[in-house]
Parts: sequence; C-alpha cells; structure tokens
Amino acid sequence: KMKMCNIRTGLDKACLKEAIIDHLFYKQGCEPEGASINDVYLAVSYALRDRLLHHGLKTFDAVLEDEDIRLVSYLSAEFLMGPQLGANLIDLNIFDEMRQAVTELGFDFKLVLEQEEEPGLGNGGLGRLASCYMDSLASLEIPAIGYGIRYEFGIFDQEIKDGWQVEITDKWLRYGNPWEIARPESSVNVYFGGYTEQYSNEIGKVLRRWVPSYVVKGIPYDTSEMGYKVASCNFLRLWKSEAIESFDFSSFNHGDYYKAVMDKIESENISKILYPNDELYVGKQLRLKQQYFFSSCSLQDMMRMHLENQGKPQDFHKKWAIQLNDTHPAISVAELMRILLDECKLDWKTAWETTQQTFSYTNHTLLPEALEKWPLDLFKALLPRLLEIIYEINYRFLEEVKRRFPEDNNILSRLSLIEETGSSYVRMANLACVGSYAINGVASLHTELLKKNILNDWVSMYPDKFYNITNGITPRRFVVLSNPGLSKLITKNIGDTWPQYLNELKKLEPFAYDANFKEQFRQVKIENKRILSSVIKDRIGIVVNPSSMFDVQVKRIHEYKRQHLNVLHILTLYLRIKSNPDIEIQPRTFIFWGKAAPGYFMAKLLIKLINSVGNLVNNDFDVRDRIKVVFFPDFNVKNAQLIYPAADLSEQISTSGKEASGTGNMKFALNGALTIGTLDGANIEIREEVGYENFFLFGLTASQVIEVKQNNYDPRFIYENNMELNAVIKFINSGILSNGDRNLFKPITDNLLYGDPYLLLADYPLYISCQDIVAETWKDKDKWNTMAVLNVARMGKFSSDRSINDYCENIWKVKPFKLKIE
Ligand code: 26W
Repeated sequence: KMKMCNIRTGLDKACLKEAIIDHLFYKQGCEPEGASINDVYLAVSYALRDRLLHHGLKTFDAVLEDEDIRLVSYLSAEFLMGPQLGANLIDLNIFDEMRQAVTELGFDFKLVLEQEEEPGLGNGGLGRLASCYMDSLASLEIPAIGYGIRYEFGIFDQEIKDGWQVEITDKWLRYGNPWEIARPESSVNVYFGGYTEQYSNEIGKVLRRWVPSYVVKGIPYDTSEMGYKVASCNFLRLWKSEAIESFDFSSFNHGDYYKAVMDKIESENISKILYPNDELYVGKQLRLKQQYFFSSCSLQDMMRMHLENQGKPQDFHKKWAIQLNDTHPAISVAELMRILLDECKLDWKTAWETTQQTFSYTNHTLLPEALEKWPLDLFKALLPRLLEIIYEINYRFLEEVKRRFPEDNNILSRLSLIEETGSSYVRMANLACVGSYAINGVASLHTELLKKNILNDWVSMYPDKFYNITNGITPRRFVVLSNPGLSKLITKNIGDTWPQYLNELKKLEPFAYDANFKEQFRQVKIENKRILSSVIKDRIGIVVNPSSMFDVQVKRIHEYKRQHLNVLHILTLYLRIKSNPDIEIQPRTFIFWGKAAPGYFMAKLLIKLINSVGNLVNNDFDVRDRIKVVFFPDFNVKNAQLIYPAADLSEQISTSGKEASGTGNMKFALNGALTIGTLDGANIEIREEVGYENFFLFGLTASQVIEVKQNNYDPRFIYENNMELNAVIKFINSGILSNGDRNLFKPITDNLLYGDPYLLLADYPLYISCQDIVAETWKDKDKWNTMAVLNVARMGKFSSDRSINDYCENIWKVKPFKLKIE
C-alpha cells in the first residue's frame, strides 16, 4: 500500500474501498464476491456514516459547552428527507471518489444509489421544506437539531390500478436503515391521561400536579445532517414510542401500576404511522398523542442538555430558539410551561416570559379546513394538566386583550384559545400565536393575506410579531445531485461556488444570449428528458417523445391546486384535433405525478380522470402522438429528482390566494423550466425575479377571486358562453372516457357547474389563451432557451440558504459557529 489511510475517516478512493470491504465483512458478514446489492448499499452507507459521525460529535461537543451559543431547534411532525447516500456524498465532496471506489470493487454505482429506500416521513411541501431547512442550517454552520417522529410507516406508496389510486404500506425500514443511530440511554417518559390535583409542598405552598394514568417511552434515533463543504454537522432526532419496562409511581400519590404500564401495542402505535392528510384537519386522538409525544420528548431533551450544562431553567430561551413548523407541535407552548412550572418550580410570570421568548411559529396554509382545533373533551381526557395550563394562559391573555380593547367583545372571542361554538375546542393556531415572539408566513402574498384575514386580530394585538420569510429550496439536492449535467455546465462557466452562494447564478445572464452556451444548455435538457422518458417507458410502458414539450404538474392532488384545469386544457387540445386532425399542434407530453389523501374522494376521482384521458389520448389515431398524457405513480423525493431537471413547462395554477408558497415552483424554475402560473404564493416573487417577460402569467388575482365570489359568481354562464369549454365538459360526461358511464365524473363536472369554489371556469379562458402563447413561444426554440437560461440565472433568491439567513437574522438572532477540523 502506498500510504496509510484511516478506514473510518479517509476520503480518498483507496480508503473508501477499504472501508467498504471492512463493513461488508463486519456488518454484513460477507466478502465482496458474495455481496448482494443491498449489502453493498449498506456497507457504502456505513462507511459514509462513520465519516459524518466524526464531524457531528465534534460539532456538538463544541456547541453544547459554549454558553454563548443559542441553538436552533426545528420542531416538525414531518421531515421528507429523501435518499441520504447521494446527498451526503455531495456534502462531503466525495461523490466521484465513492463512485470510483464502488465501481472498482465491481459494483454498479447507479444500482447502489437506487437501492436506497427513502424515508418518506412527510406529506408534501411542509415536510420537504423542513428537510431543505436542515440542509441549509448545516451548510450555513448554524448549530441546530431537527426534532420529529420516527414513523415506522411513512407516506403510503402509490400504485395505479385500472386508473385508480391504490395505497400500499410504506415499509421503509424493511431492509434496515444505516443512517440512524438509536440512543436508548437518552430515552424519556411521556405521560397521558389521569387527572390533576392540588397539593402542598414542603413549605406549605399550594400547587397543582398531574396524576397521569399511563406512560410511554420515547427513544431518540439520530441521523446526521452534514453541511455542504463545511466541517460542521447537525442532526435530526426522531422519536420512536415504546412501552416502558416499568413505571416508578413513587413520585405520584396515586395510580394503578398495571394500567400505567400501558399495553405494549398501544404505546408503540403512537409512532407507527404518518397521517396522510395534508391541508385537511381530522380530529383523531392518535394524532394529538403523536403531537404531544414528540413535543414533550423534544422539550425534555432540550431541557436536559440545558441543565446538564449548568443552565438555569429561566434561561432556557437563551440556549434554544424553537421553531414551530405549523401548529402540529404547538402543544409545546403548554408543555414548556408545564416543565418550567411543575418540574423546575418556576413561578408563572417567569415561566411565561421564558416560554414567550423561546418559540416562533410558521404558518403554512390559508385554508380554513386545515386549521387544527382539538375537541375539548378529547384534549382533557388525554392531557388534563396541559388543558389546565392553557386555561390559565388564556385567562391572563384575555385580561390583556380586554385592557387593550375594552369596547370589543368580539375580538375577545376570536382571540380566545378556546372556541365555543356549540361544542368547544382548543385552537392550536391561537396557542402558537400567543406563545411565540415571532409569527411568519412563507411567501410575501401569504404573509399579507394572513395579516389581512385569519390572523388579523393578532396583528391588532401584537403588530410587531409578524414577519415574512419566503420559502426556499436546497440547490445541493435539487441541482447538484439531481441535475449533474446542468451543474457541470454552470460550474464550467462561472466557477463552483454557486451552490453555496446561489446569487452567483446571476453571472449566467450574459450566456442567455450566447448561442454556444444555449446549445449546451439544450443538450443537457434533452438528455434529462431522455432519461425520464426511459423511466416512463420502463415503469408504465408509455413511449414519449423527448423532443416534445414536457408540460409537468407534480404536487399533491388537490382541488385548489387545480389539476383538473390542466385536464380541461388537454381535452381542449384533443377536441381541436378531433375536429381538425391536421391542425398544427406543438407536440406535448403532459406529465402528472402526485398522491391523493386516501379519504379525499374528489382527489382520487381526479386521478381516475387523468388516467382515463391518458388512455384515450395516447391511443387515438388522430392524435398521432402529438399529445401524450402520463400519470406517473408514486411521487416521492427520489422520483422528484428525476423530474424537475426534465421539465420544460411548470404548471403552478392554483386559485390565487390558496397556495401559501409552493416550493416545487422553485425547483422547476431553477432547473430551467418556464412557469405557467397564477399570481399565487411564491409564483409572484419568482415572476418578479425572473422577469415578467420570462413567465407565463394568467388568471384572476387573489382580490379578484374574492370579488368574483362576492358578486354572485355563476360558472354556468361561462359554460354556456364558451364553446370550447362547453364541448369539453360535455365530452367528460359523454361516457367516452368511462366505458359509457356518464355518471363517473359527474361529481367533478357538477362541482364546476354548480359552485366552482376554486374558480376553474372563471380562469379557463385566460388559461387557454395563455397556453396558446406558451405553444407559440415553444415554436421559437431559441427564444425559449433564452428565457429558460434567464430563469436559472435569476433564481438565486430561492435558495433555502437565503430563507435560513432571514430566520437567523430576524427571528432567531443566531450566528454561524465555524467548526475547525484538522
Ligand atoms: C392538519 C392537517 C394538515 C397537515 C399538513 C394541514 C396542513 C398541513 C401542511 C401545512 C400542508 C402543507 O404542506 N402546506 C404547504 O407548505 C409548503 C411549505 O411552506 C408551502 O409551500 C405550500 O404552499 C403549502 O401548501
């Protein structure tokens, strides 16, 4: 051997090879010759994990001891992490070394990467945002821990049978998870049920305490979150619930030991499964248990670290800045109060000051049906002490409201943490607002609408609490890893620091007019489209033409996101062809990808509609392959990484005022797709950045949407006066799409004709003429590519590094901690 290498930390090819062989032998029990692809995947991952641990342990040794460091704690019920192997190799800057090492050992590196079963621990935007933020926190060297739940079953896998969605259990842990490390010695107990009572302490002071009826154990599992080309490494700590072995009741006066050691199965249920709803609140007891479980585990964990380092309980907020990712962890506000009052024995005022300086809250949705409010009875039965604390918070808060608005009784009932409309509820958004020193929306329009509508009273009460922090995405995963062709092209022309300083993409602007560059840019895109085409062929057997326009809509299936507006356009083109088979049509491949909540009937029917349209169009002789419709099953991060780089047109067509931000919109534009979109969420800011002339805008604005609805909106009038629309709707109900069944899609068309809450018909004429302009523009490939390059060059703002910097400066008040590693 030429030089000694450290088998645990060495980064060159030779060391990596040795490390893989070592793990193959000692972890997988095999020699390279007998190793399966999964053995290799695991050995490679363990080798990589060794290297990450080295960074992670050093980071936290340094950080926890330093009194001046305030750590960020990102509390989220969801982390949609995506595959770890490739991303970690990019972060450590050893992607090529590892590929060579694996290849020289005789294995197919691509297959090794594909072997990974991704942790799908999130539904969509909110969960993926949490993971992008973890990436940026680490890359900016902000000491941080992400806290969440280690669901045994993540978001379901989707299959399509006869055009319908079928849900399959996501057994992601089936073949082992090499990235996590269980830390049973850091387990904590979480209590539920029972009642509260008064007691007097040693000095005769009257206090209250919780006598719970059962207890569950939380075991932390840590996953390293490496920064990009830096030494420091954070981690994600996910909690698994288990039954306790025994329960010491000496700290309580009462209680039934046998009942307390709750049934093993029931305890483990808490972290079993991710609820697959997004944007629809369902008041399930198990979900409240999940929320309290991970909030309590995480707070106990943070408090333990704080006290272990000689911190005082009342200084908790100096050590930790806790971000609440939507209201799912909002119960933390009451839980921290419980810990400070009941366990640390602080007085109310001190405890409340500490709590209010600890939390900040991000709202992710304007949809009223997504707002969490727990039925009071359920809450009381499960968390009696927390309810008591919430009542006290509410009482004191409403006294303050009364002083501020003595005349106004309505504001009192609107701001109350308890809703009393027949039955009573605990309002989680109100709890989050009162307990936080900062509240933010996720795009500029979203923040404005929050302040104008659902949180308007909170603005009157606390005008200084509000911030906008526009979402962002990590360019490491969504360009460097997903789109190596584009990355190389960019680096060749402007150097290799743009993944860290995404505004440097501005330097690409002159290349938008450079024929040579544009040709290479076009070749990258076509190659990405070829790769996607072959995947489509392999997985669903549809042959698509890589030189057609890839017109893509990928996101959760939802009425407000208006996948059906896209379908109306497809059928409009189809009927144009049918009435004139020789009409000039720019070839397009329409690609849909997305999951529907299992209980969301309209969304599932929409999937069936898309597949039915696909069946018809793809096999119609008159169409002659000029349009193709593909519904790709099972959207997840792995698949997403294939699709953004291959898109020409990005569909961002939600009803204005409904999409809080969107982040898929950013992933597309950054990979050189042009957007057709409404003035909604972050689309507005994307359009500002890339230039109005490089964005296909259509549709009513958010205020026009309100106006139209207030003025007796009549979708039937549009239906009767727009001939193309009229023909499309009639066609959907003709039975041609549905084996003669004229009723199958009636719920969709009836919804549009009698009500149309998302204003599809109002926007239809505008959408169609905008799509016609898209097609015209596509004819001029040179112009299209100029626009696409300008999109890439001007997307710097949407790096999640910018978002995290905003949080650091304006909300958390924290600075990078630069770790040096020899
Ligand atoms: C209680 C049920 C439930 C579950 C999840 C309600 C709401 C949610 C999430 C907040 C839904 C979600 O993912 N929202 C999305 O968050 C993204 C990140 O900020 C935004 O970009 C999307 O616009 C928003 O829909």
